[in-house]
Order: sequence, then structure tokens, then C-alpha cells
Amino acid sequence: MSYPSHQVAINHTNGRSPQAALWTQSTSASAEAVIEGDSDVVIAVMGATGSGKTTFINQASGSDLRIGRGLKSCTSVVQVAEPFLLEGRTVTLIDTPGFDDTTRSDADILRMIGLFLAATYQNGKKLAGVIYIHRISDFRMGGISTRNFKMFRELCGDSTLKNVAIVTNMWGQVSQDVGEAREAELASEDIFFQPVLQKGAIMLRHEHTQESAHLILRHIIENHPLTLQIQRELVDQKKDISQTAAGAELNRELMLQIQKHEKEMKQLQEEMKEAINSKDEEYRRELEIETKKLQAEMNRVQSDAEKLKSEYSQDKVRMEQRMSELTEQARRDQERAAEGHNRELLSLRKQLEDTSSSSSSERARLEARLEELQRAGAKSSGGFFTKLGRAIDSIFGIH
Ligand SMILES: Nc1nc2c(ncn2[C@@H]2O[C@H](COP(=O)(O)OP(=O)(O)OP(=O)(O)O)[C@@H](O)[C@H]2O)c(=O)[nH]1
Ligand SMILES: [Mg+2]
Repeated sequence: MSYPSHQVAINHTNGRSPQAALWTQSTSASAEAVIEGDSDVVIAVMGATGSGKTTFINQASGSDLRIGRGLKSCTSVVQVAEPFLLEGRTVTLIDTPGFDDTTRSDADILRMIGLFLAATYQNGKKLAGVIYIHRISDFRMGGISTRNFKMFRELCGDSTLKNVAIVTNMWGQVSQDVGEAREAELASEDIFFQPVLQKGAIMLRHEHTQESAHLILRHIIENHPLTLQIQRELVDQKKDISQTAAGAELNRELMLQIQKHEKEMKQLQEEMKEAINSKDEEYRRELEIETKKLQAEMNRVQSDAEKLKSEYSQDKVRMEQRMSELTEQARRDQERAAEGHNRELLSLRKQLEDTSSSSSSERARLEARLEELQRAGAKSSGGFFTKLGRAIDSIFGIH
């Protein structure tokens, strides 16, 4: 396979085409599966908070999803971009929140992503690929990036890596030499991306333009659609989110944090005893403040661990209810719209007959409106992802 000169593809699969990749397919997706048109392609975009996921999606799709300006996380829900055409296919990009979000707990993020991916799979819609965005401008792959990538791997599983593209961005923030050296390191070190590249993932550069985003997507849209590990676990194996590999990874981390906090609390208590014995009132007050802070943090982690355990099954029921309400509402809206639509069509046709002898500009205006209405009527109502997005929003308290 040859790549355009400004877009390097790194793939450790000895020249095997990523397009030729065959995904492990599950056989037991919902019986009511909605069979997708061949031309529909769904791609999820993941990565750490602030890595540029939404920017990439907006550039590729011409959407206007909100992007981050400051240090705070921006996208804290799963959101769906406007579908767009590429190479004759309708491409839908899914924007996901990163872990270590400043406004939401990791347990909430995982519940949200799990719920979204499970519902997608249950409705017969498989992902043609997953893009993982990494900033080449990061001078090291710190704790947050490593954690995000770990969670990403557990969400995908190994057998789906052939449909994964690691996309580096923010090349304008570093000199070419530095960027290339970092890229080579990321691709060859086994603590970074080397293991996934070896299992079939590819590494591509995003040059911050629509053209570059489309070049990346062209590598993915021909893929045989995949079933992610978490989709198999939640839907086929009917696991709870805490029993999935990603849930277990998150739980392990939360347990490590709890252990660390307990150690710190013990130490604070020892110091407190000493401060009381030596009647050091100022130090005692400082320690008291520290203890309160640590206790609040411990409560937060504890509640995160609880949330992960208990709420997924309830989320799922609420989500299914919300989806059927939205489907019913969409049906009613569509009926109402169709009535109005037909009325306007009839009236336009009548006006056209009546204006047969009037000015040609008036005729052209009426014909243009008629065509517009016919086109709108022919458009498929689609809307599965819009409904799914709304259902997730209402469960996670966005509206
Ligand atoms: N120079 C440069 N800046 C970028 C690029 N991609 C994103 N940015 C900037 O990086 C910041 C974060 O981008 P977002 O698209 O909001 O990142 P995100 O991954 O969606 O962030 P969250 O929603 O918070 O997880 C914004 O200020 C963008 O303008 C890029 O390729 N080059
Ligand atoms: Mg975002």
C-alpha cells in the first residue's frame, strides 16, 4: 500500500493491508437488529481529554461540536457528528469523552461509553473502526495518557486492533525533527503503541486540515466492521460493566487509589498524635485540614467504585425505556410533519397550475420549493444515533 507523502502510515503487520482485516464477529446480536445499509460507516474517536477528538471530528464532518478552550474538559458526553459523504459512503463519527475528565468521574465515563457502544451493537450497527488521538506535542506520555490508552485497549480488546488507527495531531506545535523522533519512539517502545501496531493497528498523522482528516478516514471506511471487546462482553456475554475488562481495569485502579489513601490517612493520624502530644496547635490545625481533604477524596473514590458496581443494569433499563419513548415521539412527529408536508405539496402544485400563465420567475420559485419539499420527503428519517445521543443525555442529566 502506498501513502501520500505527507501522511505516514506505520503498520507492523508486514505489509498486510488494514483494509483486508477480518474482525471477530459475534453471532448473537439482538434479533431485532436493524440491518444497516452497505454505505453506512460508523467510526468512534477516542483519546485523552483535550487531545483534539472534537476538533478532528468537526474538521472531518463539517460539524460544529463544541471544542475546549481552557484546561477544563469539554466533551463530557458521547456525541454524534452530522453524517457526511466520503467516497460514496455515509460516515458517522462518534465523539467520546476521555477518562480523567475534570467534570465527570471515570466510572460515569465508562458507564456512558459502555451504554452507547452496547446499544449501538444491539441495534446491529457495528463500528468500521476506532481512531485513538494522541498529541505529538506531549513531551512525554504521562500518567493520564497512559491511563487513557490502557482503558482504550480494554474497551477494544486485541482482536479488533486491526481496525484501529492511532492518529497523532498537533504537529504544528513541534519541530519536524522532534515530532518524527517522538513518533518513532511511540511506535517502537513496548510501553507505548508498539504492541498495538504489532497486532495490526496503524499509526497516521493528522495535519489539522479536512483533507488530512479524510485521508485518515479513507484508511478505515473499507474495513470489515468490528465488534469491540466491551460490546461482546456487555451484549453477548451479558456481563455487568464492572465485570468487563475495562471495568476491571478501572476497579483495579480505584482499589490502588483506596490503598494509597488509606496509607496516607494512617500517616496523617500518626502526625496528628505527635502534634497533640507536643501541643503544636498550628500544625494540628493544618493536619486537620489535610485530613478533611483526604477524607473527601476517599469518599469520592469510594463512591466511584460503588457506582461502577451498581448502576449499569439500571442505566440499561432507563436507556431502553427512553429509546422507545423517543422512537414513539419520532413516529408522531414524522406523521405530523408528513401531513403538513403533503398539504404544502398539494397547495404548491395547485399554485403552479394557476400560475401557468404568470411570470417565469414566480414559476421558478414555486418549482424550486416543490423540489426542495420532495427531496426532504425522500430523505430517510435515520435518527438512530440522534435518539441514542438524546437517551444518554437524559440518563446522565444533560437535559
Ligand atoms: N494546533 C492544533 N490545535 C489543536 C488540534 N486539535 C485540537 N487542537 C486544539 O486543542 C484544544 C482541545 O481540542 P478539543 O477538540 O476540544 O479536544 P477534545 O479531545 O475533544 O477534548 P475533550 O472534549 O475535553 O476531551 C482546542 O483548543 C483545539 O483548538 C490540532 O491538530 N492542532
Ligand atoms: Mg471534545
